[in-house]
Amino acid sequence: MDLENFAPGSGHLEPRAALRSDAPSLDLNGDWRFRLSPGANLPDDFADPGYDDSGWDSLPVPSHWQLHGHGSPAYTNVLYPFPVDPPHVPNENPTGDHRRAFDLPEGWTGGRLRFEGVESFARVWLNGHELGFSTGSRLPVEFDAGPWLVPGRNVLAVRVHQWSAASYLEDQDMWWLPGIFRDVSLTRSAADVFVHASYADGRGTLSFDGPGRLAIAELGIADLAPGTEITVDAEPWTAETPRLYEAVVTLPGETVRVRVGFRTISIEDGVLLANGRPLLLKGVNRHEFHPEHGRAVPYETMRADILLMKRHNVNAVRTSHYPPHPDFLDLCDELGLWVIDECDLETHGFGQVGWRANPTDDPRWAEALLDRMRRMVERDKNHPSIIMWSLGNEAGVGRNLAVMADWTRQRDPSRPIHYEGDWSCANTDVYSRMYASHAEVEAIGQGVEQPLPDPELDARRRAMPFLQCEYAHAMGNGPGGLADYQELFERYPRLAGGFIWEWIDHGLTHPTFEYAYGGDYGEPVHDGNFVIDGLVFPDRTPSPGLLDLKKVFEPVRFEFADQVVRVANHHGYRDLSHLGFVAVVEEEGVPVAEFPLEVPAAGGEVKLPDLPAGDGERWLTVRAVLATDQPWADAGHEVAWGQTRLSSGAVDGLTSGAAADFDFDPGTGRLTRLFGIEVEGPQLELWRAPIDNDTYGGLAGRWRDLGLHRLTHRVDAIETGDGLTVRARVAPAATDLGLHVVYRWVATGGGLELTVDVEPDGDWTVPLPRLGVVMALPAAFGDVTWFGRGPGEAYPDTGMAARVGRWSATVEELQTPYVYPQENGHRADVRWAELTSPSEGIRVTGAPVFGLTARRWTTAELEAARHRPDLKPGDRVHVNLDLAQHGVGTAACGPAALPQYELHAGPATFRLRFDPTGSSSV
Ligand code: IPT
Repeated sequence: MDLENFAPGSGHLEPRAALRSDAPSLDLNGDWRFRLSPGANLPDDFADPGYDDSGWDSLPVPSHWQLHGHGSPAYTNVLYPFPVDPPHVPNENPTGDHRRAFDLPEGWTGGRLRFEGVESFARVWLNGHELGFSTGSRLPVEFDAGPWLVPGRNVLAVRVHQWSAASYLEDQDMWWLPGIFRDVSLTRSAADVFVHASYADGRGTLSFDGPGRLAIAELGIADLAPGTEITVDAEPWTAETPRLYEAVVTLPGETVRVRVGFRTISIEDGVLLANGRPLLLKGVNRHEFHPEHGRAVPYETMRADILLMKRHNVNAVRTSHYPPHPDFLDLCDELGLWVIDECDLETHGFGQVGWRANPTDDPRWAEALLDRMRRMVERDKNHPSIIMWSLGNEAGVGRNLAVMADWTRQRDPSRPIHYEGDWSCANTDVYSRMYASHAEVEAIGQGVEQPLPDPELDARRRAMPFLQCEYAHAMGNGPGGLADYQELFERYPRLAGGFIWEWIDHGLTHPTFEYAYGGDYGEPVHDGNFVIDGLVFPDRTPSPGLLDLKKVFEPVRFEFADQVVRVANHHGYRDLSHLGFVAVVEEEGVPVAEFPLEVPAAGGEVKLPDLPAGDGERWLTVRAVLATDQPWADAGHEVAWGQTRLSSGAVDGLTSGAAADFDFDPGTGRLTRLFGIEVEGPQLELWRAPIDNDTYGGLAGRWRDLGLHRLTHRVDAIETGDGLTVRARVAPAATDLGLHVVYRWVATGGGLELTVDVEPDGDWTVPLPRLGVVMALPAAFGDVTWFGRGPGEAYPDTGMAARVGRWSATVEELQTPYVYPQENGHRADVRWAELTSPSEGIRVTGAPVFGLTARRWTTAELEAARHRPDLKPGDRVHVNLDLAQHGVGTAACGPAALPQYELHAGPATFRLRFDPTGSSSV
């Protein structure tokens, strides 16, 4: 049966470029008739034009049928959800029959039925005649419809099987989502054109292959013949300056339009260059995903992705792990992103069986793998945005890689070849890795990496530029360590940057869970929340990770010195003339002066005016904003910022007034009432609801083994006198490790000062999740204003986006809505915070700073939750006041927090002051 055939298809036409043609085309998207069957062994009678489908459902095309009530999705990362027994697939093989009738316009003859993407196996009939079958889900296929078209009503029937031999080639880390999920059309275009446009020394060189004649009016090119090269004065295309010229190619029977961008990608002395200048990729991996439509992503959503990327200083995208919808690449040309176009190939699950029978190394699969590469390259060859071809992802090593690479090099020598899965780089032009540690990246940058066993391959690889096709796994809270990677990428010319894993959380909209991940549809084999690892939440709200990335990728940098600010241009291909610069001085987060800065187009040192003096802590913030509208953001959009502290402010004085009003529990020494407000605590807290990096990196397990989530408290002494001193030992059960804690309360004016001394007892070898105190306030304390870093969360190795200022938020707004609940929302370097109810408030002041989180649930409740709707507001606001937290890292996939961001048990002291709001001196 074809389903279990190594051949990639039958009956289809040669692949060709995606082109805008004036040839007539019929859009066959829309409502189709649909029927789902549990297996593949079905009669073909439904293909008969006279078949009665009135009992069937209707289904929109493009779509995935599972997202329209027929069956349910399943998620696996590496594992195949069927036995590894190529090319066979189980009898349980959901099969969707699709039918649609359409009327042919008067006088129409001939044409091609074109499917932009069907997952995973499609057999196609037109008016009862079988046209052939197709695999290669994220690739187009065309069948010649001409012989079978009839005037008037025509009937198209498509049978789609979820599983086929080709499924072994499509083991990408994502939901398995069958269906006709991209557009269907009947087109009379048959053209194929390959435009070559390079750029060097200020000039563009153009030629093209194909029949016909080419013209670019704007460049005075009127009638270029195929195979002829012409060099003209033209502006270059770059992701920063996506200059396109409209070429018109007149062919027999049709005219096509191609947008031409002049640019040259080259490698010199191991450095990746675009138009002769170093190219630093500030990239993200993008899967096609929409929380309701899966991979049937609406055009506006594709556009929204690119706008969001551009607005967050992202300049590159790897189309992980398959060619995207063709419109996405048009948008990349137009709005400006460097693209690695990746072939629809992944065989990761063979790793589970020691890579036995891996299609990548089996000659019987050579044709199928080459077919995928050809269909990608032919479709996408005219995009200036595409700078490399990628052979696929995680497909192991083997001889078919050479088959794919050799053909590609011949067909398109202008683009380097990328593939990460074979570290020997035998078939690639760049050295690519994923999740390499900072130390290894640095070694590669210095050219002192471990040698390959084969000296020839080693010498080849040593001459290659390096990129991380995946790094900084953005799962849950994080990624940590971004700035440290960027610093390396910018230091060593061999390092061409990389691509964050990944752009979006693939959470599917769900009636009870809000967003579903693996296992939520009862899949027997699944990989849980590993599909929730993006920089944007499923609804495309930026996560703190994306805001941090924006800061780290800034193309403008500020350095401050006495009375001057140095502005450095980090664009690769443009100056600063499109930006305006503004400065603001804030005292305690309140603006006291604002002025524009005149910055030369090349950057440089700018003198600051005399700045106002003041008693409080004052900061100067400089911002670079778009001076005029750009296609991807409006004038005023902030591109970069920098901050420097001008003065630290007067030391917090004591308030006068009555002694503080508080009660404590004589048994536990804990506060029960403060300024007339019912409180609990504060008491020592070491635990945090593990973040994904804690969990998957193994640290959370070690914490739990030690019992850090179930500390016991023993009060040794309560001493009253000048104030209140509580001596305690805090420790988990079943171990002799613990911490001696002394809480000292002193009334100062109308407030209370708390000093916490911590002294570890025993040999602590495991880092601590956090070190701080936790207290509870009544639920009415729902508003927080603070002076410190914000507005968003920050941990030791994240929070680059958080700047010093005065911020306000409700307790609800302080929560970061990670799809899988975990520690979040920590505000860092807080000088003071006011927690207020409509009628009263408590002000907490650090000495000098503390970390703040406030939630309507406990840490234990946060930890127990599996989806956000599990989190139910209780009758308390739980406030953590931290001295420190452990770093975030990216250990879910990649390195843990770097040593400088670890939190180790050691003697520590921290001080906090509590005042009723309104009476503090600050
Ligand atoms: C890497 C995959 O390439 C990517 O698709 C994704 O699954 C990521 O892991 C984890 O989220 S492969 C891994 C073995 C490093």
